[in-house]
Amino acid sequence: MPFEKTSKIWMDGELVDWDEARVHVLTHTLHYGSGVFEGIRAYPTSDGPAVFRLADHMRRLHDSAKLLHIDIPYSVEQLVEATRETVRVNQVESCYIRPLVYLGYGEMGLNPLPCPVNVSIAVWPWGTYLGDDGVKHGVRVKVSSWRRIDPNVNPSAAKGTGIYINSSLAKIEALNAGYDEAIMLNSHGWVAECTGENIFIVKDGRLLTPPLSAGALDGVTRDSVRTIARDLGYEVVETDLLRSDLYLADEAFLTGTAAEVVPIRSVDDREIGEPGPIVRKIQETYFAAVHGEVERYKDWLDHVNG
Ligand code: PPE
Repeated sequence: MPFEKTSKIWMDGELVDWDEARVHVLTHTLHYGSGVFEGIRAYPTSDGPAVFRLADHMRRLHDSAKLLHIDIPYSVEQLVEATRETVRVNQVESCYIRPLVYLGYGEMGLNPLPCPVNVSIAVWPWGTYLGDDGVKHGVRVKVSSWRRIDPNVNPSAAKGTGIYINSSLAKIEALNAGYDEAIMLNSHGWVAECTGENIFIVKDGRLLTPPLSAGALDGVTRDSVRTIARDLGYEVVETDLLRSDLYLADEAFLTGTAAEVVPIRSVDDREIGEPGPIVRKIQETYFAAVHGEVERYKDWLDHVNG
């Protein structure tokens, strides 16, 4: 997806001009995919821009790094402050935020342990990830022929840069076949997640979502949606799902920071149809929460000005 430039990118404690935020071609992560990253959003609220669940994302960044033996030289609190500063200086009302921890210049070869650890935080305005029409009317998804990476091949709990080749292959396959997004099954054949989103279905009034042990990322949006759904009085169950459970769902949707909450209108050409009442209600509440319009979820917001 294209993006718009902003003015400054935070790199290892300095605010660098966007066009100067460069790395050397022998940067370790470019060769071996040895980095970790996050995707976060800031939204406009009545008290100015606020970042949604910022500390939770930075904790997950630290967890991802631990899984890959990377020591981030900044604490969660320092990364939270750096992010607030970066959003503030770029004077954006809403944006996508991309913290990246990468192994830098100075070492080559498969042992990453001696490499320097670099950190950058970039922000840019980003519209709907799966299209405005998708948010309103739902997206068409396809079960991929690519299996979700097995947690004993690569830790699927880590948001590791190189691990995303798996998602990209599935995404390309789905787009080439004329679908909007792919669903990946794990090596046992259970539903894991989408290429950059978690998945939920609604069956007989209950919400069902695959457990983390199925290979789903511990999505921050997934967690927010579970809380919202329970607060609205719906039962939420983590359970293994077959592809046929998707075909027979009453409603279905995917969740992610970039994508937000997006209804699914068909899976492998089995119609689910226009978004149903439960998806609509959850979507509406989620959008109100991120904009600071729901009192009980105000703790999820980190205001950048004061
Ligand atoms: N699964 C995967 C594989 C994934 O990448 C994401 C986020 C999620 C689930 C949902 O997690 P959360 O954002 O915490 O609710 N994907 C990020 C990257 C998207 C990209 O194109 O890059 C995101 O949504 O920011």
